[in-house]
Amino acid sequence: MLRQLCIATKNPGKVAEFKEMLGKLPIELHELSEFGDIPEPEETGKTFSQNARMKAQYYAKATNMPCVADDSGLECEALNGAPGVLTARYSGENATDASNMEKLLSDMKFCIRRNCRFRCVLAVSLPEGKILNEVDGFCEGLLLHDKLGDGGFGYDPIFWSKELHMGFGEATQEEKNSVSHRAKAIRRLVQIWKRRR
Ligand code: ITT
Repeated sequence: MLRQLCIATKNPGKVAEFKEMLGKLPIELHELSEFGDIPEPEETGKTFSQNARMKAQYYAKATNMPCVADDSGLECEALNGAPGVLTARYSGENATDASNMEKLLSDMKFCIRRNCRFRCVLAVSLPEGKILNEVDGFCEGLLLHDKLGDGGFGYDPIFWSKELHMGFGEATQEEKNSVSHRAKAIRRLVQIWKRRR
């Protein structure tokens, strides 16, 4: 198992979930904030996998430390998988969680088919660019018509989890981590690490 790992994301919501799930392992965890102001790379990949690998390699080089990066998003069945890889920028250049949710609710306003899923791809890279692991995870849900609760981050307030039978915005961190796309991907990663130890 790696001795040191940097959680290579600028999203504080993701950082909190990683720390919660990796915190008990014998790995020294680091965050990007410890390494000064590293500019964000442009996410030009056409798939979650391409973006996750690119971010892991980019940040591992910049921090000179093994890095785990996450590319994730929401896929709506009725929108043929959109917003998908564009989830973070769905409402444009200066998108915020609020403007993204507003656009998605508006695009889905008259839509009865509300099936959607969160997807997450994690990639682990060494500083020289070697990808050690890639895993994915997803969780199925329904897109709500309005915000429900204000827990979590990103699109959580408009996602209703089929596994939890509640909105992610109402769930505790522990409840979300029992079923979420990121939690499933992290558990896969930990399983692989433990098998190879
Ligand atoms: P990094 O690239 O620095 O990791 P980011 O937020 O830009 O941060 P992405 O490019 O992977 O990350 O975009 C992910 C988008 O999907 C973003 O809009 C998130 O809010 C949303 N998202 C991902 N996981 C989520 C979750 O568990 N709950 C709610 N929204 C989530």
